[in-house]
Amino acid sequence: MGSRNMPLPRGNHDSAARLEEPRPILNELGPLHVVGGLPRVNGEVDLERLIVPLRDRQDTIAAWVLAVPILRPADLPTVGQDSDPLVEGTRALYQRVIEALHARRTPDQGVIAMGHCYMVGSQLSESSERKVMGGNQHPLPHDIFGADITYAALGHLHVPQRVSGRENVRYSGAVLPLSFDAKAVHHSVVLVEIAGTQTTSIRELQGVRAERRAASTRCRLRHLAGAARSRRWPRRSTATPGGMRRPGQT
Ligand SMILES: [Mn+2]
Repeated sequence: MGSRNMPLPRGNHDSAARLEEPRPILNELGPLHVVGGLPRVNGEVDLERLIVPLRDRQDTIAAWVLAVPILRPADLPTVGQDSDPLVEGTRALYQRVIEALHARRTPDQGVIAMGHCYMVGSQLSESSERKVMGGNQHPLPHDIFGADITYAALGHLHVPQRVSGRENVRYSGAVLPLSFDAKAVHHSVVLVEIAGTQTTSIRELQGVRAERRAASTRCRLRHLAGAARSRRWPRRSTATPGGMRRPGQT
């Protein structure tokens, strides 16, 4: 699409204040549209700041993005007592943003939802992901992103995956190995092309080369302690394909 805008909503590893502080400068200098904490005006959610137009090379608005940051329980609207307040509160908030977006868009413009969240049935990387939304006890169902969503670009989980088998609801995954169990993961990015309200192509681009790599170190503990004291580090050996050696393995 060649858009000049790049929405950047906050994940749970980011500081909302640190993202918000340079926001005016970033918005002025470049294409970044930063959303730190859930924006509010006079106590109400500032829906306008969560809606970002994507312009094509002709400078026409081709699609809109719901740039929703990681949501905390305090961000969510109150829902009926019979329903899960975190799941249905999240659904209600997305619904409000989508309704505000529909009031602005024309029927031929696509809708791309962003979210930093934990979805039902998704694959975790236990050692590198922090638990969100009540300790992962309130996974979100895929139908939070309904038929009026062209594509949902999700963050938080490090393994690239579709959600509930839907091609157009995905985690692109982390491009860096963030723990040793991520060494076996194929890091990738997802290239999505859309025309109007439909996706025309969704491709996982494999072979993303990260500069930072996981490496294993084999040595006796007393040597490691001695090296730390002398500031000399033991020789590092990169892990063999197929995983790390466990202690005692050769
Ligand atoms: Mn996260």
